[in-house]
Amino acid sequence: MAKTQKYDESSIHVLEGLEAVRHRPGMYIGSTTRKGLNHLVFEIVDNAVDEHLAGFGSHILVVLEKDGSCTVEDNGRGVPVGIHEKGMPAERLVYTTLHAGGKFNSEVYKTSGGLHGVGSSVVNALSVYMDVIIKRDGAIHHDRFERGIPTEKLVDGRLPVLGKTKETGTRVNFLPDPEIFEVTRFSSHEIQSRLHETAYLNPGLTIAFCDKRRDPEVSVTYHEPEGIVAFVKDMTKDHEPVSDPVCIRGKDEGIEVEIAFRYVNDFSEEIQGFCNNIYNIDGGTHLTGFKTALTTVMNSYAKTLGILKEKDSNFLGADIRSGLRAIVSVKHPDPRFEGQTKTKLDNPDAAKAVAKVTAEEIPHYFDRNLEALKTVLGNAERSMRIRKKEEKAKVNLLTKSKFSFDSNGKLANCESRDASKCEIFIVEGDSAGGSAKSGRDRSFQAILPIRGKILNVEKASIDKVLANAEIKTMINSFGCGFSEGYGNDFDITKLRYDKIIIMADADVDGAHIGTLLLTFFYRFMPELIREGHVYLAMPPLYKVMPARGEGEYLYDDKALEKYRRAHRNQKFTLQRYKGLGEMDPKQLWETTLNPETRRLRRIEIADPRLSSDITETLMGTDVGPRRDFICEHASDAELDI
Ligand code: 2B7
Repeated sequence: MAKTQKYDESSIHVLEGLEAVRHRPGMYIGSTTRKGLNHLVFEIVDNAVDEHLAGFGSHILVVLEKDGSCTVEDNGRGVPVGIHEKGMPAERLVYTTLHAGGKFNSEVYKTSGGLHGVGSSVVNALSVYMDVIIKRDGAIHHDRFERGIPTEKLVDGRLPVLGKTKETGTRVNFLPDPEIFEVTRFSSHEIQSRLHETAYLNPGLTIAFCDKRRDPEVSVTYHEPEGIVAFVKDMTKDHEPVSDPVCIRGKDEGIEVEIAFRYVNDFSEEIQGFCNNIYNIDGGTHLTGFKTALTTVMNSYAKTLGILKEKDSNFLGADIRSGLRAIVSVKHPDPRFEGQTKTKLDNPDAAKAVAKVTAEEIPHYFDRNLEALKTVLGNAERSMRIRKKEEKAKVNLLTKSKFSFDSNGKLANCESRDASKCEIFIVEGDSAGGSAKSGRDRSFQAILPIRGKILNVEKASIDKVLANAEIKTMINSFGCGFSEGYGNDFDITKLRYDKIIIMADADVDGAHIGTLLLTFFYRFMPELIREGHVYLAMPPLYKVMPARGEGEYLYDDKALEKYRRAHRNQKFTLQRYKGLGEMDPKQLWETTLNPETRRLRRIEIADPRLSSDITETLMGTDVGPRRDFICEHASDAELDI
């Protein structure tokens, strides 16, 4: 939009802009699922963070209100309210135009990422209403929008003033539009985790969060003066550390680099990359730069110390990163991202800057901490030995059992070989497995009974995982191989079933088995979940039989309540299913197998870090939180009926 346009014309453009956002919300916020919904909060919070980065404001408050709206407040300068283009307060421009960002952002105004200042207008367009209160110039100013359109009356072209104040800041309250979003309940877990992350990355910031939808309400304050060092401490809190958290910093060609890392006593690695405070789910050049330089530095230490002889081949990067937990954060004046989803940093100079800082600074630490250095290299050595053993184990597994489709003879396969139509049910227990085999439609439904609890892959070494009969049978049945730390034999095009359906009892044990299976898929076949092939079967909890009329299956307590209300004066018998084993083949078909009547939940990974946390939490020893988590996330999943 040209700066010189008249008010009338520009307001038409405003409407067109907002229209475009409402027409194709996915283009602006990624999706209209819960993820997109939560994104609205992040967009607004990011503006408050930007104001902090510009040097103004130290506190941000985020409230999930009882009525489903969200309030965000900061104590920055307050969005400017002066008259901008003919009669339009600057604030209106910020909330109604898609390109307001550039006009307000001076050169030094760093952007924390996201939509570069257009976020507020996108959130506004997708909200039933948005109320804005700005404390600035001694007054409290008010504005209001409905589905993006201003509804507050201007007074002489200015925002109405509600009162006087000496404070400054911005407060926004918005209600996401149910016409746009598939779900309208914010996920406090995801929002809290992101706010905490923001606090780690901005040590001068205090972020208060309050969920008023809960009774009693939940309040948390995030303030992390230690910055990303505290982030790494938090990442390693449930592990046995083998080194102290280390923080290194530097700058190269205008790119600021800050890295915190620590080693723990296990073989996995976790490195999270951030650019301008935004998490890059798919990593990118900053991580590549770090990994490359770390590998070089550590191999040269290994040679110097004689841990590797001159003739030995170098450690692989993965060996050196075994046990590593790290945060790599860069501030880049002109970040570029790869691909559609914009989640992978693409600037080659970021790789160069991070590599330079890593190569220069890491020796400063290890030169003075030889014990830590030796432990880390010892870990790398152990990891190399295990890697070689695993490579062998894998070759054995793949060559020995590639052609034995079902190594245990337990799989009751279906007749069709058209993968797009086939389904496989993984059924807990032999008796339920038996009913499922008799009740299914064998033309396209396969049944794989598994006994008891499968191995917890979170804790087991890979050769143990691959030796496990249940797991071997699954890998063989699915037909698509698996991927793990050092290699990737996974090929989704070879998948034999469109739907992999976990069928377990609706009790704590069943939930546990479900989680163990999901952990296995998540670690070894994550694409299965990402591509939406994994489901949970939802068997009914009850069957009600009225004195007259037809019986009915009820799938949850809500349904039972509703039934009770609707049949208040009638007699009926209530049968509670304790387990799948109680159903005969016909009942199992009617309730859980028949695509026409059954209920399935598709499993989704929202943010790999969240799901990784979840699996770790679920696998802990504390049963209470484990069950809470399963329930919460079960209701997060999308219903596929
Ligand atoms: C590009 C737009 C989005 N903006 C400003 C100034 C301060 C400011 C904001 C904000 C979220 C919810 C409470 C600049 C920037 C607009 O221009 S946005 N504070 N806080 C915010 O949105 N919080 C600003 C220069 C001088 N004075 C104020």
